Amino acid sequence: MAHEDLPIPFYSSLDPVYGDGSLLEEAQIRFQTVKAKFVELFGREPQLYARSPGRVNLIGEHIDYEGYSVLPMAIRQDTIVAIGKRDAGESSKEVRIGNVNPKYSVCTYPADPHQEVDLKNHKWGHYFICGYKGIYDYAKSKGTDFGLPFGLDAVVDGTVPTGSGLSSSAALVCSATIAIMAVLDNNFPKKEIAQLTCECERYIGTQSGGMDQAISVMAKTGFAELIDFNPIRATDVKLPDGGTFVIAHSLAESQKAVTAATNYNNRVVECRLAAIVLAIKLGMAANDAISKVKTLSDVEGLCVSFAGKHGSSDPCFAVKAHLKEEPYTAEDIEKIIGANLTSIFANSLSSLDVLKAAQHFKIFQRASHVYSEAKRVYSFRDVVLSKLSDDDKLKKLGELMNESHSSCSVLYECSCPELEELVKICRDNGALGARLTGAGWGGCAVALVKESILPQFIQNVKESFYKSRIEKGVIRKDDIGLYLFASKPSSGAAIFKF
Ligand code: NG1
Repeated sequence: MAHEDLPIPFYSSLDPVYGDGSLLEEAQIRFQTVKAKFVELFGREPQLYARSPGRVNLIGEHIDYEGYSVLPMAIRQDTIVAIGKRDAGESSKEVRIGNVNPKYSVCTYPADPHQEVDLKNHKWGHYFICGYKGIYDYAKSKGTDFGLPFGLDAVVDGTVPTGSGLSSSAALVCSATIAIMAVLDNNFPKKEIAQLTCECERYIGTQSGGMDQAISVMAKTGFAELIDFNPIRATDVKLPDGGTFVIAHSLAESQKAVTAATNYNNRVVECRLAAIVLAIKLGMAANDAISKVKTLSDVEGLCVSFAGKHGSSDPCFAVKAHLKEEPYTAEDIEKIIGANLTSIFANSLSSLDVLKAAQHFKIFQRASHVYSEAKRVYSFRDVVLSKLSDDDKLKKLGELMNESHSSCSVLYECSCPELEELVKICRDNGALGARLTGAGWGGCAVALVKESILPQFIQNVKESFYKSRIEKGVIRKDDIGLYLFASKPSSGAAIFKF
């Protein structure tokens, strides 16, 4: 059976996921703490636990929501959810969610899968409710209800740094969804969980693409994964020996949900507009373009056949020929497509928020990024599969990562000064390549570093980037390991019942 068709693994001990070394010891302490918190808050023991990891994206940024394949790997940092169903009666009408971290106070919600997620009043517990609603939506799509609605108690412990581009949000949504699924005595195929968690995380207000949930659910120890969408599929990618990926936090927090209207969702809207304009310029009737074209991958075929007539196979050729580099105003675009922008996005409140906030639309730049980045993902995979020596492979992978960063920074404008400084420091200290990872606008960079220079590299980055920030009190010296660490491809989601 294909990996993505398998259910989430169910274990009665921690070692299949956490191994037998210091990670296992750390995990044992975390699970005991989660259980103790559950008992303290709710006066009984949890029924079971689910865990789901964060991820680092190696290449393929801001293209998952355009339908293009991406290449992430899971990291060891994860979110654990302890869960128990509440007894029948009055108390079964609530969902209570506690956290081991005192920074996150207990959130209580009605046990109502139809409730709206209150986007104006952002709370950490909302991510759990996304999972609650997601399981209900899934049940409905299968013509059942799994006995929902019912009350739940849960306690969460997360080690994926938040706002870091390492997908703490998907780790929480996936672990919550899987915990709810398991406490209902269900277990679905991984690809269906990946799809349902991608959809239900959108209740938080970002028009998320699906990469984070897919890798969190489907990751395998020792492999990065090439993730394809429509349908979701994961193909193992064994990275060359002799290189390590180092993750370094820029210490600028990326507040994806809060800044969605000007950053993340803005880019989703710009890509849709770019796709519609390209479709029309390439001969599609405006009405068809508006109703049928959702993503840049939908018009790639038209772009490629246009390029083919001019001796190229690159969709960017059509972008250069048909879009202007200067930003478009809403009126410019409305003139081309013959419709109001608000009518195109009438069904999406979060897109209407984007339109309200936007001054202009840089559709040339966004389309150029998406098509070129999509190509780099396959180049990355091809280099890995090639007959080159490991050293040459690593060098080429580093170059592709550098190109990806420059495209994110210049064309997609999702970097920030702290990330630029950090990426430069990584390269100046011998990284073969370095780039922002995840949504950007803060969060982490990922650098490809030869194992032979790893200790010196870490030391130098500490000195050049973190030392002054420690002195200014931005972070504590003892916490540096949370912000700068080497990472190996780790395993995906799991359920535990002891
Ligand atoms: P982060 O912010 O790193 O979790 C987000 C999206 C991804 C993808 C990347 C950019 C969510 C949950 N995740 O990742 O789907 O689009 O940005 O490549 O919104």
